[in-house]
Amino acid sequence: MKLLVIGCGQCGGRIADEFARLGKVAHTQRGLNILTNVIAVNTDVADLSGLVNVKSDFRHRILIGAKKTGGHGVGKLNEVGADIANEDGDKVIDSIRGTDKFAETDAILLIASAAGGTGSGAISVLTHLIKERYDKPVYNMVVLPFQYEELTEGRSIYNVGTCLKSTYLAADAIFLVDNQRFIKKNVSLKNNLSKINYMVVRPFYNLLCAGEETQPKYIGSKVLDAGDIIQTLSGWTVIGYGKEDLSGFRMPFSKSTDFRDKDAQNEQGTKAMTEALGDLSLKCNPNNARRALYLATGPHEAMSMDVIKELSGALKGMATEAIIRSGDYPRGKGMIDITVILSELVNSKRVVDYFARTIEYIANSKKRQGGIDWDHRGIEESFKDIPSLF
Ligand SMILES: Nc1nc2c(ncn2[C@@H]2O[C@H](COP(=O)(O)OP(=O)(O)OP(=O)(O)O)[C@@H](O)[C@H]2O)c(=O)[nH]1
Ligand SMILES: [Mg+2]
Repeated sequence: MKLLVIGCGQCGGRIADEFARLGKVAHTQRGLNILTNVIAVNTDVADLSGLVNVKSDFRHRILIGAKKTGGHGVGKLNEVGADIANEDGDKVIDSIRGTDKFAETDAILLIASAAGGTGSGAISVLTHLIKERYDKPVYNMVVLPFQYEELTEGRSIYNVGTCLKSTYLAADAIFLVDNQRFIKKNVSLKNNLSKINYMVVRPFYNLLCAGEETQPKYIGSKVLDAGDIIQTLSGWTVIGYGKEDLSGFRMPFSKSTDFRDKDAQNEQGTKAMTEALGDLSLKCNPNNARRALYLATGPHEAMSMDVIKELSGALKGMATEAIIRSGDYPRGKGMIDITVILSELVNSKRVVDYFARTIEYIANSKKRQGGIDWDHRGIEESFKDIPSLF
């Protein structure tokens, strides 16, 4: 599958940068193209300058709202980010139009943090603009803030609430990523952020590569291609990744008739699946997913139909309400890894929580201004009161 990636704001730009790095790795190590273009959009010159892998010309690093912000960001006001994206959105469209192999693009992915200003405001506006012009699926990846950020800044909750509502209205699917899930103690935040970005993007590597392979030896018995992924992605979505070491096992598995080897092979696969489901980008209940997919990647010898059957069973056991798509990708050695996607989540405690707290935030601000009896309004009625950013 080939993506066109657009990072909005600092967080989005950096994750897009990580995608660009991964694209280079796919090209040099596997001879595959998994990206047709990577673009970063920001109101902040310094953030754009700090990127490494996104091409450095003005078509790939797009400064918007320079007149309004002087190139220094929007200071967490996401409605200003949204306005600027509306005014300068043409620059992004021009850049998309200039993409050499745009026709080969299977889908467009826009990325931003929800709690900031520029990316949080711009992502839904740009998604809307792009969807008006092109007939390709447009996905969003929205990064949720660390706990400490929520505790110290009421405004960040409002940004998250309005960003989530707007992306839900604009995009075909939204990958939710919770920064807090990735935090490891004793590592400085900056190091953590690049580590987090690496971990956020890594599950996409094999997922994007699998359908682009042309050499028979790397083509699985069940290929997971762009069509399967597009069919799976809808609404709120999470992604997870797990891997298990195969060194120490006798290879090739398939030639061994020892029942212990057969068992070990299935067990490593199921362990990787359990890890992937335990390591989702946002904690959620798999039973809430209406669609799911997984891709198992590992040495040819380890990819038997038995393993695939076992894995499908394991996922079906967790995501009982989901239509499941799957594939195997015979590539690499020494480990089996699993990427899993849960999509069309019908309920997410975290998202509902953000909406409730945003409504509270709006109610409190309005209360201070006097007027409506906010204490006696239901959640449905109040949901309408969360402003949309486009
Ligand atoms: N995972 C991850 N999160 C980040 C990164 N940089 C910032 N964040 C998170 O993003 C939020 C802040 O948003 P930014 O992306 O910095 O804001 P912006 O879109 O540049 O908007 P303004 O700076 O307000 O104009 C916070 O929740 C940060 O924790 C990053 O590189 N990776
Ligand atoms: Mg910024």
